Amino acid sequence: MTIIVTGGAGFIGSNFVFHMLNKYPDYRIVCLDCLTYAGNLSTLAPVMDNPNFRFVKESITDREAVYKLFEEEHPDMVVNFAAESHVDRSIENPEIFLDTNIKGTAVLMDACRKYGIKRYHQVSTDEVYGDLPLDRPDLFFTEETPIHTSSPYSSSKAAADLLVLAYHRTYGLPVSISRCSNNYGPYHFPEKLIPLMIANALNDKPLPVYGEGLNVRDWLYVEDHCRAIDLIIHKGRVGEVYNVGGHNEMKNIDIVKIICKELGKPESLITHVTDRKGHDMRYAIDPTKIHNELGWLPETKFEDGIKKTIKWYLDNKEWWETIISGEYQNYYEKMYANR
Ligand code: NAD
Ligand code: TDX
Repeated sequence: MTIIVTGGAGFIGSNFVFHMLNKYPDYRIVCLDCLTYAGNLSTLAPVMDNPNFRFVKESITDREAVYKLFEEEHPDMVVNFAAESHVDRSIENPEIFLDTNIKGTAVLMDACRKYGIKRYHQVSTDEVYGDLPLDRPDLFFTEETPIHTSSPYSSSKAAADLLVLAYHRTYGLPVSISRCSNNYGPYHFPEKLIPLMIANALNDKPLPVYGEGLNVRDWLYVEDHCRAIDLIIHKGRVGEVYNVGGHNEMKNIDIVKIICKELGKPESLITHVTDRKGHDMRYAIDPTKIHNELGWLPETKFEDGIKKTIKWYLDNKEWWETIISGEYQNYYEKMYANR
């Protein structure tokens, strides 16, 4: 079995590469990643010498490079994690999101059509459903919830999902889609809420909470997401969408307070800053379908996952300090200076 994993130098993709190489010692895993600001080759250092692993630095939008890789590797499956993934960046500059997230997906699927594939899996997000009101805790996203996006990021992911379903119907491409809630865990890029707050708190810097911090996200430990994708590509039905989430809804402000408590830092570091434009209020996944069909359940409780994650950031300071001392500083200053 040869699997092309795109975006494998990023947060979830790298965790998935480790998961697959550990669990399936006879699989060949080929990581295709062009190493944007969010891709980090040092993350993959532990597997670089594994004879079952290959890293290829190319973009999923480069048709020639993608076709060449298919000719070399004859993949059985493609799992597409590669994307521009940060909502705030999409608000500043949507264009690259359209290119990578939509065109890149089409190029990968064209290669699958041309060379043949057992499964093309699209890693999507709960953000394609838009948001839910805070005063309706009885409402959840199911696979039937209409697509109703808020940001350029989520719109680009929704467009990609629609293309994936269209390639299935029109060309019979054997596809599947997972729509997961917010992930957290090791190798999470420090622009995102949890690692940003950990890094800032450790440096005694302000903790910038957007608005009141009452927005709700449904947090899932990254390894649980990787197990869900593993199940879907092996046992999930072709042409289907599976929601992935662990019923772990939390307000942003509460997450930041937990991080302060775990690190022994004062809550006075918390600074309320201008809200995100178009900020989604609440995400909440109904994971009944993946549970009933594939037996998936989350294994890591948030109390344990956040402790493990904080410990990982304490033990791997070099990884994130290298990132935040580089180009990231310009981004941070631009994003947060006058907020
Ligand atoms: P990330 O930003 O950490 O990593 C993205 C990776 O894709 C990077 O390694 C980057 O170099 C690579 N990449 C970007 N453009 C590329 C291109 N044109 N060609 C090849 N590689 C390219 O993202 P993440 O948080 O790991 O998210 C991975 C996927 O999961 C994304 O598709 C995202 O939409 C989806 N997702 C993320 C979450 C979450 O909470 N992080 C939740 C649900 C779904
Ligand atoms: O500095 C911050 N302050 C703050 O209050 C940042 C970076 C975020 N926030 C808030 C915004 C959100 O309500 O925290 C919440 C989480 O923000 P992000 O970490 O940026 O994640 P989110 O916008 O929810 O999107 C994430 O989950 C779904 C991923 O980045 C997406 O790729 C995924 O699809």
